[in-house]
Parts: sequence; C-alpha cells; structure tokens
Amino acid sequence: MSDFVILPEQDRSTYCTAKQYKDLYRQSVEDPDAFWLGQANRLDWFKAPTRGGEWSYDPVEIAWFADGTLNLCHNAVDRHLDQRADTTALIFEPDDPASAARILTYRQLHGEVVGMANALKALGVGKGDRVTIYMPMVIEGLLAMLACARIGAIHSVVFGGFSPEALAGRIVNCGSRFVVTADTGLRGGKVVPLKANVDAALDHDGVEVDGVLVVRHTGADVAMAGGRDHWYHELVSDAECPCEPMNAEDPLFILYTSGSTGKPKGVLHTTGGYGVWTATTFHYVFDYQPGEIHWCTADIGWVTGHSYIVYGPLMNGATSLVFEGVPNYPDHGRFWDVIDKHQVNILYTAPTAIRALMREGDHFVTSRSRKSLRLLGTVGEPINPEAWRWYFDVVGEKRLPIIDTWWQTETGGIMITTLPAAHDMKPGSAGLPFFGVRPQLVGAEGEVLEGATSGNLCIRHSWPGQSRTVYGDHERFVQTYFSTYKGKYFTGDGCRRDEDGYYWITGRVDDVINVSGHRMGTAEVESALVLHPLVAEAAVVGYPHDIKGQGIYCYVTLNAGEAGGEELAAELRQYVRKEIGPIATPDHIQFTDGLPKTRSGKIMRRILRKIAENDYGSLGDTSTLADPTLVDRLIEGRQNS
Ligand code: 6R9
Repeated sequence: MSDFVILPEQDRSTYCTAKQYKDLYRQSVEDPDAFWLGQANRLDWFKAPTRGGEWSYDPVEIAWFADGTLNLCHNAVDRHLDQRADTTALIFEPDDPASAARILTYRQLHGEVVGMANALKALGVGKGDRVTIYMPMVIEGLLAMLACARIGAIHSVVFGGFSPEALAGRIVNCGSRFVVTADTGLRGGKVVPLKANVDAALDHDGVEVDGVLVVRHTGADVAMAGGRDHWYHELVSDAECPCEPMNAEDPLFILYTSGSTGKPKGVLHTTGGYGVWTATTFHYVFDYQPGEIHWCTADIGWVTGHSYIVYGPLMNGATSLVFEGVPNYPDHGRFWDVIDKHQVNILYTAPTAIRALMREGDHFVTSRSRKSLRLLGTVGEPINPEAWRWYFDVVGEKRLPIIDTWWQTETGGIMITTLPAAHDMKPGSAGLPFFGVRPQLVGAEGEVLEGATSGNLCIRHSWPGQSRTVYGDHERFVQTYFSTYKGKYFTGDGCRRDEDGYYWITGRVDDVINVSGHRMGTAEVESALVLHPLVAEAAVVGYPHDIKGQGIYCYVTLNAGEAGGEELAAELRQYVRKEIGPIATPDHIQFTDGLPKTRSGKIMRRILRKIAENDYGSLGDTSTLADPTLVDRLIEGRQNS
C-alpha cells in the first residue's frame, strides 16, 4: 500500500467520490443496459434509444442504442445555444505567441460550423461520404470535423505530419472524394506545406478526388487546380443548415491507426455509442466544472484530439483550448505560458512531452505561475515513475491530482484511470477501470488469470465507445482483436494488476511500437526500408529511448556485394520519412549480413530487441536459429555502431 500517493484533504470538488465510484461501477457491470441508457441522457436525442448493447464477439457484431437518432454536431454546438450561447467554446492559441489568440463563443462556433457545413455541401459532400481532413491545429480543423458530423458525412482526419504517400494511402483506402486542407501550417516556427502535400498525394496513381477545400491560414501562395480546388472563404455561407438526424449506429468517423501487420487500418466509430462514451468519460474523468478551461495538447490527427479536444469537451459545454504549436517553441516554457495566459485549469498531455520538458530543468516551469491548474492528465504511453514524479512535484507542486488514462483509438475514449477525487494515485499505474469496463488478464494459453498477476490485457463485454469495424475490412477487425482470445477484445497491451486492483500497463506485446506516444507498426517501417533498391531485408524493433519512450531501431541487410555506411543510412532515413512522415524517422540503422531466423524462416525479433537494448545477458534460447553464429556478429555490430 506504501506506493499510494495521497493528496492532502482538500476541496476536490467532484461528481464522483470513492463510494459513488463503487456504486456506479457495480451498477455498470450488473446491468450495463440500464446504466448506459441512463448515461445516454447526457445527450440530446431526436429519438431517445430504448435499446442498450446488442453485441456478440463471435461472430463480431456490435451495436449500442440502435433505435436512437441523434446528431453529434447538434450535441456539441446547437444544443448549447439556449443555455450558454455566450460561453467560450474554443480558445485558439497560435504557434507564434505574438500572433493574436482567437476566442469563439458557442454562438460564434455555431455560425462558423454552419458556414463550414455549407462549404462542404457546395463542394458536393453528402451524407455518408468520406471526407479527408488534413489540417494544421487550427479552429477550421475542428469546424471541418463538426461540419461533417452535422451533414452526416464521415470524417477521416489525417495527421498533418504525415507524408503525401501516407495521405494518398488513406484517401484511397476509404474511397474519400473530398479533402479539406489549408495553404500551409505552422509548427514551432516551421512551415508545413499542407496544400502542396495534398497536391503530391493526388498525383499518385489511383488517387482521385472531386473537390479540395482550402482554408487560407498563413496566406502562403499555393497552386489551385481549376475545377478541383476551392478556397473555403469563397464557398462559406450562412444559409440555414440543419443537423442531419443520424441513427446511433451510423458511422461518425474513420481514423487510421497502426497495427502489427500491413498498412494502417481505418478504425470506425459510430455516432451514438462514441458520443455517449466521450461525453460520459469527459464528465467524470476530468471532473469538469462549468467555467473551467480544458487543454488537451494532442493533435486532432489522433484519437485523443477527437475525443478530448473536440467531442468530449464540446458535448459537455466546456471551454476547450486549441494549440497550434509545440512545447519547446519559442522556448521550453511555452506550455506554462499558455496556461498562465489563458488561465488553464486542466492540462492533458503525453509522457513524451513531460520527459522532454523535464530534461530542460525546473526553471522553465517554476518561473511561471500555473496557479490556475486544478488537474493534470497523461495519455498515450506508459509514464515512467520519474516523469510522473516531476509532473506531480514540479508542475503540480504536489497539490494537483494526476490522472494517467489508458485507452486506444479502438476504445473511443478513456478505459482505465483513477478518478480525481475518488482514488489515490500510484505513480506509473493507470489505476482502475472506468464504468462498464471489465478488464481481464489472460495468459499465453488463453487462460484467465485472477488476482495480482501479469498477462495480456483483454476486455470482456462490449462498451458503447468500442470501435465497430475496420473500414472496408471487417475480417481484419475480427482477426486483429477477437481471434487471439475467443470471446474477448484483445488490446495488444501487456499489463500487471496489483493487490489493490490497480492496472499497470507495461506496453505493447505485439509488433507495434510507441514512439513519442505515436503508434507505429514495425512492419510499416520495414516496408518503407525495403523500397530502397539496395535493401534486401529489414527488421525493425523498438528500444528504450529517454525522451520518446521508444526509439526506432532498424536492422538492414543489403543486396549481395553492397556495403552500408553513413550515406546509405541517411538515404534510408529519407525513404522512411517520405513513405510515412518525420515521426517514423529511424533512430538507429545497423547494417548486418543477416537476420536471426528460425529454420522455418521466422525472424526472431526477441533477439533483435535484446540486442537493440544492449542487453546481451538474456538472449534466451538461440539454438533454434538457422545460423547461431550470427548473434555474435549482431552484437559486435551493435557495439561498433
Ligand atoms: C489514446 C491513445 C494506444 C496505445 C495503447 C497503449 C498506449 C495509451 C496509455 C498507454 C500506458 C497509458 N497507451 N495510453 N500505455 N499508459 N496511460 O493513445 O490511442 O494512439 O491508439 O494508442 O497507447 O500501448 O495500446 P492510440
């Protein structure tokens, strides 16, 4: 019990105490339908649902609230016009602190969203169409998402840091015929050529779109293709544009995420379940009080941005801060400047940002006030206790609760976390399951492990925010999540449960790595490397990295007679950046004359991981290798590189 961090008694004003958590959790698992139909009342329905969860994991079919009708743009925007039209909905803080911040009330947001919805309609977008959103972190990115929801189109947001190649693949995969972008974006003072990237993506074979909507953001000169490209400010109009009534199970969005095999998959979320999940988790987990300023530092290109910059906060009538920049520009005090400037109460960020700022010393933090802060949150990867301590001691001055929230693109919203007033914290542990979440730890043979133990993290019983399918490939959905352990959703994460029932996520157990909180399939990086004409084969693993959590380590074999060197390594890095984007840039490339394989030809990644970690003592059994002498050469190569 000694590992608990207990805050002094104080007014942790709240919707949920320890006792209430116990009662509500019990209700949520004893009678999930009654519980979730009750929570569904948080939303405004055109037709209220009477049906709760209707789902099976074999065959895999998932539905919640299937007879309900609603619109999430109505819930995020229009419904607030009666009560809080003049409340601030969004605060925009630009990359350059000298540029003006922008503030939108719910009334103004409504006007802007209607304008964007009309622009999309003028472009030709209709209900059910997929719209690719490739935007900087500016208000118009959120407007595009909400406008899609308003007219019943399905948004697919692609992170603005992805390359034209990656963008093209995502446009083709979901058959999107429309793209929303901006002239250029700004991040840390650097220009991101978004429109030019879209043009390059659309030049790829097989990529065909009907219309590109271009937001003028920086005013940079960009090429506009006649007939295809349209300026947003020329199509925007304030004509009436009612919210389309959507069935609860109509798709809301597709978001691409990396898996252990093949290309990224389009995780699909539907309207009612995702709406209820994000509205409910936002309310309880952030304990949001009216008037507070909520700041989630993610990008809308990731699920965290979808759920806790856009839908969760706005459906709760909260004020959400949208930040265009990065934590270290113009200096490492930017986060704390933004917090003081806008009097932020809730900060929700990622361990990688915390570690990067920690490294720069306390001065950047302690020279700013931060008095407005009430709650600190983290998401995206395991937080090491050292970083947790710094976040708690230095940023929070030992007075602020930290919520370490575990969840995934596929889960729609937060699944495991402590609640700020209900639970004491343990540095490094996400905590306890949210309402309706029933985690199970499963052993290698599929056996369910009870009590304090470690295993593979599965979730039994569906929850409303669960992804419904992989867009266009339901079989892949079934294979990825429901076939490893029959009757359960398999998360891909390893996990320990302690004697207090707290969950400690230990990281991915599949071939997915987590680099600065970004999920990446090692297979994707390998595919990019082997595109190089001199590369015969590549194997990519993650290894511990001080700032990024995991770094990208590549073992590369070349065609016979070729030799590797610094120049080729630089070229290979460039290949990966081009195929995926800068976030996938390899940290380390080791040329080798072979990869450790079993006699049946399977690469033994376990060995490659250990060598990348510089951990040679525990290589385990290498006797099944086709060429056991290779291990020594790999170690030698590691030490010399
Ligand atoms: C929301 C998000 C999901 C993967 C997940 C896990 C890791 C996320 C975490 C965490 C430990 C936390 N992860 N939150 N690990 N503690 N609090 O990040 O979604 O991009 O799909 O990544 O991230 O490995 O499986 P996504």
